[in-house]
Amino acid sequence: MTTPTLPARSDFPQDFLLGVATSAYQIEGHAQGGAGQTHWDTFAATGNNVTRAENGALACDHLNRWEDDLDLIRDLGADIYRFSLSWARIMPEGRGAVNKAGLDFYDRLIDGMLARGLRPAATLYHWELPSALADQGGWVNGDMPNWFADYTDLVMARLGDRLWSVAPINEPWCVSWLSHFEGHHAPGLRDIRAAARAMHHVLSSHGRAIEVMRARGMRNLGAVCNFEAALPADGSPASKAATARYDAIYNQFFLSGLFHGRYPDLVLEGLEQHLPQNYQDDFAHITAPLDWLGLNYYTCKRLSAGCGIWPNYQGVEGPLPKTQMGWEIYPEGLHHFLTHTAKTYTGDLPLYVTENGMANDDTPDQPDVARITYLDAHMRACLRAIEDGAPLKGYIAWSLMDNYEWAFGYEKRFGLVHVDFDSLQRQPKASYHALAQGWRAG
Ligand code: IFM
Repeated sequence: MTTPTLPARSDFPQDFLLGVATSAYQIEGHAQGGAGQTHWDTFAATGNNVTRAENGALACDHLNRWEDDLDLIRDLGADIYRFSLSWARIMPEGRGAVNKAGLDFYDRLIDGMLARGLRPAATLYHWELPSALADQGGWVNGDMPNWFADYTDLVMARLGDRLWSVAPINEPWCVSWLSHFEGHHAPGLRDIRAAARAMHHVLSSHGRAIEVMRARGMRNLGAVCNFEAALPADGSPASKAATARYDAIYNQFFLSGLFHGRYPDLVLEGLEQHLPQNYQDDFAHITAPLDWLGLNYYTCKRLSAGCGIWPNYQGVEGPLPKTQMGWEIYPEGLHHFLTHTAKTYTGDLPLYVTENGMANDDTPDQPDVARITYLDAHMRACLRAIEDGAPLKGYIAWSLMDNYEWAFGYEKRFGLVHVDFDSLQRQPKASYHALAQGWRAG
């Protein structure tokens, strides 16, 4: 495999921003610093949910090594550091008492970013729900938007003055559908009613958080959704119909709620009976105006008809080269979502790629050429989307360093920096150096 030369900063428009992303539970070491227990701790402690039952108790020990990690981001030549705050670190029970050490940690972390010339791009929720809220049904509970609004207000009173951007919730599809219908993520439910309610409450919580932050005069507020190119496994009408349903649930439901104030008919046909009564009333805050939209993109999915019960689809293995996750590499999908989203939902609203990257079975002594090739193809898809008129303003790679990949534990490596999970030593990979060459210049 020959190593491509990655697009450089100078290949993008002048004001284009580059960055890397992580999330709290995946890197911090959640058993430290007074954080409360989360539903990921108990999900991981339940057999067969997570590879080797691994959890985020120590992870990359970023809580104690954050200064070195920020140095790595600065030396990469990044403009943005997209990170997340753990609700359970800040409010161990989700409501009420505050863990001062938690807020102090984020305070120092944000000052550390600013001192290094990095723009802090915060996410308020990247999946570590406090167990005390999970006990009350978590995202299925209609009080979640109020609890989330209170948490948002508390955080912003302390930190809001120094954040470059904020998105309330990372990847609503994962928080709701993947976790409450497919059962792959905490809380591991497989229940259509729970999924419908979680999908709606996630959006309602997003909207309430935006309102809270606007009331504080905050700017540069957005949303981050994930997308997967939905492709029929074959030319049959049944596969095409299955693909349309998958696409509506995954790629259209959340954007339609946020930007059109309604849910797609193809989703309502299965979920409307399970949504909360008068759910339409909540569109008044769900559609609160945003300053940008973030798109997380990794792969495509091939679909055919499934078990016959709505939504009646199943994934089928595809022919393209795959990452360590078994995900097909399909950069055309990123071009599609950037151009299609602008045309259908967001118009001139600035778009950011807020996550993109690949898991690879890296060892510290082998250059990760596969990752460089993946990043190259996807950054070139971004350049084509810009040429085709998409208002794309930045690209953020996932992830700064190898970390806790949820149900896959520490086995899947997404990092630009290798982490030895015994010594916790960091070692930049070839992809880090390849990006730095183009990002640091001019
Ligand atoms: O690691 C995750 C991240 O937490 C959310 N987006 C997808 C990544 C890779 O699976």
